[in-house]
Amino acid sequence: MIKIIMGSKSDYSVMQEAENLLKQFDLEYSIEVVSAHRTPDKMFEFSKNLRQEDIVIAGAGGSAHLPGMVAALCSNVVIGVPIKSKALNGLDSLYSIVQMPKGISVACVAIDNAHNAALLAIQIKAINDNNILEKLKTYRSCQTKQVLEVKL
Ligand code: RP5
Repeated sequence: MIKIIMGSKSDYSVMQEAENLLKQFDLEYSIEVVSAHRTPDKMFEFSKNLRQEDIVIAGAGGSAHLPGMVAALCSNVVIGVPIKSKALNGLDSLYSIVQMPKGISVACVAIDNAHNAALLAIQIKAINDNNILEKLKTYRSCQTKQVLEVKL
């Protein structure tokens, strides 16, 4: 299953884009708020209860330690979404997630790009699932067609 988590309800408007794409692909997912600093015990429980095939998409802003902490607590694929913060426009979130030190791996997409986080999770799922792969091909050919149809 693809498991979407985020540090705060305020991240939902961004993380909803991941949810929307998973719905479009008809994939099973869960979505909830798990905060590394406000609900550390919940983060621990969440990480320990993952199944190995689960893929985590974790959105966080500011010091944004949620994706890295979850990655440290499990051996699943974790994709971080840096949320655009008020103070530093998301650069803090981006650097925090992308600058994970050697030894624990966290994928990181662009600031607020939850859509691409879902796309990456879908591509990982497609490695072993031809049905998902076909949907991915359709998704790509649709966006190619849309661009080619643009008349300026
Ligand atoms: C982080 O702090 C969250 O991921 C959110 O992006 C940021 C601000 O949270 P709120 O103050 O809006 O709850 O933990």
